[in-house]
Amino acid sequence: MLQTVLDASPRTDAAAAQDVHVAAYRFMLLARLLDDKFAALYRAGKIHGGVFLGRGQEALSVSVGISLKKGDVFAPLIRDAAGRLAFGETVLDAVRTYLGSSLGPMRGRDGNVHRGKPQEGYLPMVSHLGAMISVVNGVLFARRYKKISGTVGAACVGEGATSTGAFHEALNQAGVEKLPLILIVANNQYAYSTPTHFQFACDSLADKAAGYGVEVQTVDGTDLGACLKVVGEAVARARRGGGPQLVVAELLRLCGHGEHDPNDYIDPKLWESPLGRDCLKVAEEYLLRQKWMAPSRVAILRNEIIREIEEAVAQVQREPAPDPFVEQWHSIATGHLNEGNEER
Ligand SMILES: Cc1ncc(C[n+]2csc(CCOP(=O)(O)OP(=O)(O)O)c2C)c(N)n1
Repeated sequence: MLQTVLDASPRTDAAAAQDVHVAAYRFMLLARLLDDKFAALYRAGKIHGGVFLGRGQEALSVSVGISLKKGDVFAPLIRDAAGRLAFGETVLDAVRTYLGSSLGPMRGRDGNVHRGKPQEGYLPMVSHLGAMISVVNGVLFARRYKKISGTVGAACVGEGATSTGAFHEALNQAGVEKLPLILIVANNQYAYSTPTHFQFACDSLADKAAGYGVEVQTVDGTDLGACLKVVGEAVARARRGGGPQLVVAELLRLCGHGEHDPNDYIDPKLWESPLGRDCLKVAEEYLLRQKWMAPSRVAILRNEIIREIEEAVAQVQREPAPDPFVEQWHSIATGHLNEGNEER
């Protein structure tokens, strides 16, 4: 969260921008190395169910998580490890969910990307295909009715989701009600194996905003600086009462849909195009050029992160799985509302 980063270092605008960039890069690197670890555990047969990664989408994702504040709402999707971490998720909670530990936020009942802490505005995903936008709208409505002001909600989707009814209904509702929604579309060129020319017939996905009276910006999703600026400004406009904001980012998914998918359908020309740039490498080269970090510091950071991830995995592998005979099978977020249940 941006506020947390800036509160730690109240400095000039330029220095603050540097702090945010460096903090964002750290979350991106953490997300990438954590994703790599999940991929390795999946291949070793240590993870049940799928593993879904965000390689190539970290710059966009982190910009969302870091631009939000405590009290805001965030509905990340399967490619948002960086945004989740920047919003405050711990490595331990991510590992616990993937490895099914009963000490995790979902108590080992829900796996992989289906994790969150609704009480903290961090929503566990229902589906990747647009379903979460209305859920964010719902939380924003609830806040309006409770007269809570100053908070916003961000939902992330892919370009495939923009063809679903859920996307259009939710965007229309946000436009009519002027909800402080920031809707992030990561056009990573493929919805599973479906390329964009089979997905939409408009020139740009940004064209969809006009039909709903929603403000829209486009951004190069491979460029961390551009993503921080465009997403940060969209969040600020929504917070000032400017109504819903759509952000469409162009990038390429640098991995399969999940680790089970060899992604051999991706047009080889795309890898060589500007869309195929690795945003992590771009962000790192920028940091080094600006001399915001020395190469030796980047190497140390990488080793520190690897150690943190390895320690979390070693710890979680010793933790218990849920016990079906003692587990209470009520909803995790609202279990305390059940009659006779003191648990929170
Ligand atoms: C209603 C529904 N239909 C199909 C799926 C299976 N599915 C999950 S993700 C996905 C593709 C999503 O593509 P996109 O929205 O572009 O996001 P990306 O995976 O590229 O990030 C599909 C078909 C689903 N989860 N829910």
